[in-house]
Amino acid sequence: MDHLKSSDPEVYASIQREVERQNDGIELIASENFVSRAVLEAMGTALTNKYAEGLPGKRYYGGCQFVDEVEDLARERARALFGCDWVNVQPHSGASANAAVYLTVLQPGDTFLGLNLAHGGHLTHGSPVNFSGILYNAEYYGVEADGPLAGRIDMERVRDRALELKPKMISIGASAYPRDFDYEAFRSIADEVGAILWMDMAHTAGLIAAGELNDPMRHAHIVTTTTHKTLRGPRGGMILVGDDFENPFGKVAPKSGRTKMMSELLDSAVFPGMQGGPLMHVIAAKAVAFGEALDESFKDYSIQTLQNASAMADAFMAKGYDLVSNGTDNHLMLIDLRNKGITGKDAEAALGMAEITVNKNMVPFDDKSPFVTSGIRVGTPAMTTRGLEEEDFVEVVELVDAVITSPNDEGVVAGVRERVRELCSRYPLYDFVVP
Ligand code: DSN
Repeated sequence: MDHLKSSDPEVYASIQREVERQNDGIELIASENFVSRAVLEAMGTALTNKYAEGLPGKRYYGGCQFVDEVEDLARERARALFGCDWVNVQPHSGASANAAVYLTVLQPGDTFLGLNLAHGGHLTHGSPVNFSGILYNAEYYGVEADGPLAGRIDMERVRDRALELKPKMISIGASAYPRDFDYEAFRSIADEVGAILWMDMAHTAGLIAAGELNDPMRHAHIVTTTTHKTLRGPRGGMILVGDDFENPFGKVAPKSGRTKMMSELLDSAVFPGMQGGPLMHVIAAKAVAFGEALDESFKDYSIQTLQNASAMADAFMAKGYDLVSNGTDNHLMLIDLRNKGITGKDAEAALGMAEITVNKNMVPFDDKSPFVTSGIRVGTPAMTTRGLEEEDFVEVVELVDAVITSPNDEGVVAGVRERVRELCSRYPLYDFVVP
């Protein structure tokens, strides 16, 4: 980064401080990961200069022959990774991908059914402050408060809600749900009420690609994802179409009168519906990340991510922590801190002082606001990329517990910070910080 260092030392210094923060701290934010040098290099290229509105072979600009190659590679690899026939790799983010789904499936005011944000759902699944809740009639299903399914989705209740509301679309997917989904049951409910089934697999895409969680591609009509979480690519989004869904609405192409395919509708919803020019440097980085995920080593990584999460959940529970649903099936856990006498906000701040990064998170049936919260969410994807295994995560739980037990004891926090640094030095991350 010699050019940046001499031409803009201020931005350079901030970037270096952030790289140092990533190198020296324990990253437990469940939606974050560390990309490879190859992914970073692909993003930092002259492909950022290129306008390429349209699709490979059908662009609105000249000079697209090489970015076409890159986008074709990204599409081929994504199709191979998820075993699907069609994909659009252009959404700038998961939220953009999701917006294209709404634009394709619903008219403003239409009813859809999604997982309540306060129970682990996502902002773009109908939150009243998001376009999805502002433009459409969002209704929710949630998790159980108690009983054998406490903290989990009861599919009978989802069916009852769907029969009562007759939604035009049912969404699955979450940002803080520690259990896997029963896609078959969701599809059967969607078929019963004539709804489109959409899965947002942003959190678990990498684990699904590796074959370690249930596969939504065989049941959902539309699947969206981000590319940066468990999938370990650059920040971005993507839309995929499942096995059997090409012609849902009978919308026709204006000139030919031919019924449009679902894939055509989604392509037009991304561009020109939602976006202008795609970010070709990011699409190149997506292609690189998908190539990495097709390698056998990615399966090993995904298995280790799950084993680490399971070990971490057991270690927390052994120390008396209350985990929503009593554990995890995936890469994350949601910890209800009410029995520990600390809010999510204070826990996040105290852990931050010890260079352990988590995010405060509401727990189902929370009595505190989203700015305070009763819980924290933690996950294993990022630190598993650094090479940590089960026993290391048990050590991480000890460090987290020491801080949460004595958040105001500067000596304890300083001692943990030292152990965090030592642990991180055993598992180096990026070696390109130039002081
Ligand atoms: N904001 C992301 C998360 O942290 O889960 C979801 O998009």
